[in-house]
Amino acid sequence: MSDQKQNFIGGAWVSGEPAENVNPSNTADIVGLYARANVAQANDAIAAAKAAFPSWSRSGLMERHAILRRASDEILARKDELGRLLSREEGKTLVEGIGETVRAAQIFDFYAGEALRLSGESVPSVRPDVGVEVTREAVGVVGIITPWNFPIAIPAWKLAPAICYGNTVVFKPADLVPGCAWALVDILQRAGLPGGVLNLVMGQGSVVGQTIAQSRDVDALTFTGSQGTGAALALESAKLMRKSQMEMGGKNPFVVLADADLDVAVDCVTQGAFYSTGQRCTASSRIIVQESIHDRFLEVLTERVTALKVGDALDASTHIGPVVDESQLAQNEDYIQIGQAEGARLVVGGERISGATQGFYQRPALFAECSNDMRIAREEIFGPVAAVISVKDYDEALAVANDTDFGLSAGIATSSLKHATHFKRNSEAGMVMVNLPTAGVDFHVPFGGRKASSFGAREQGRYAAEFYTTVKTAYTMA
Ligand code: UN1
Repeated sequence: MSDQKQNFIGGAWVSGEPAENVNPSNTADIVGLYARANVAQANDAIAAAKAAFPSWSRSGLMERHAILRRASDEILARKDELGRLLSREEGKTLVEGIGETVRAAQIFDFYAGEALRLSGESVPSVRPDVGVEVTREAVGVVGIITPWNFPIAIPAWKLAPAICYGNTVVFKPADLVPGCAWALVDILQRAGLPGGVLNLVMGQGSVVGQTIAQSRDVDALTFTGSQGTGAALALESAKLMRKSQMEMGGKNPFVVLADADLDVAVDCVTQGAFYSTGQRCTASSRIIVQESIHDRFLEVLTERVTALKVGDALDASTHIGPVVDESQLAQNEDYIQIGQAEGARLVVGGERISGATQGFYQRPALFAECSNDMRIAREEIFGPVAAVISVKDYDEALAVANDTDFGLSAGIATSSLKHATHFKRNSEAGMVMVNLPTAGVDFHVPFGGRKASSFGAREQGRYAAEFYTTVKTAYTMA
């Protein structure tokens, strides 16, 4: 296949079995052919990363800075084109696709700066005449496995710190969205990364992902994706005594108190639950509403949800793009049935609809009269489906918000400083939002959750150093 986008191993482009990258807004539109790597190629990529590590881990800081800077500049200069590619392969709207691309550029910019801010500590020993230095060193070969829902931002927030801190990388993007990943690797290699520092192996989790996960030559493994896969990868890593970082699902609560500004609350829920087609681990899927404003809130929210325009991601008037593929759409439909069978009331939406083109379109679904023990309130659906739960007061709202296996993000709409402060302190989530949606986070501060949502060190910002470096304590007798 002459026009296939190839894998990148040891500084060379390498062909493989071509797989179609399909546009979920229009299945007749093939974004491109992308080479799927096999086991031997994945092993070659790991070996190339291992061979490149001694030299890259000692590379000059200005070299790392300049490469990350150039990557940031190019991503920003091409934001419209890359954002369009993103929306075409993943299905989020063009505004969201371009926004995510800008965020990727900002992440590279941030770590370009961090490369120049590496620091350690020099402390006196408890023994006379002995000095102690505490420094951070690169970990080694980092395996990076990314999901389909953020095709450029999540690769950026794993690749940029890995490179910044002197690691070499074997990178497997989600099989559904290799386009942005390929573009990022192309940008980074032209920005001057030496061969072997960054290796791209596209393809299936069961082939490429498994090879990376089981390799003793991969010194650290970072993954974002489903809870089941993350738990399995963490176990695999523990067997090898290898560092691992898993970002998994969420069942994020958004509390609406009677004292909330109604417009703010409805905005937060509409954006948090349904934008990006609800396909975010930070999506609000449990809407916990104080009973005294429940009916009014539901009425206004229903109007808003009904008015959302579902359609082609590239159409400027679209609010909600398609679901990513047929199997995800079928799973969402299953949950609509499960919710109804459990006795929840489907207020609006949930049905598959046809557009001008053949795509995976579903109307955003709003359930009311839910209880927190229903499956639709406990399991991550990863689609445009939200469950409204009525509660008596703030105390019950907090208890219901925390009654979940997950703990990624939690939000509250309130005008009470007392309740906002109490919620920030007592929410059992890694990220708490007051009068803001549960989804949509900054790029320069830590990202991560608790309980079944996350395992290992935080991602993003300066906290990323915890995962991408290892600490050395060196003693010197004067
Ligand atoms: C966001 O909400 O801004 O997979 C980011 C996800 C998360 C990223 C969410 N890791 O949805």
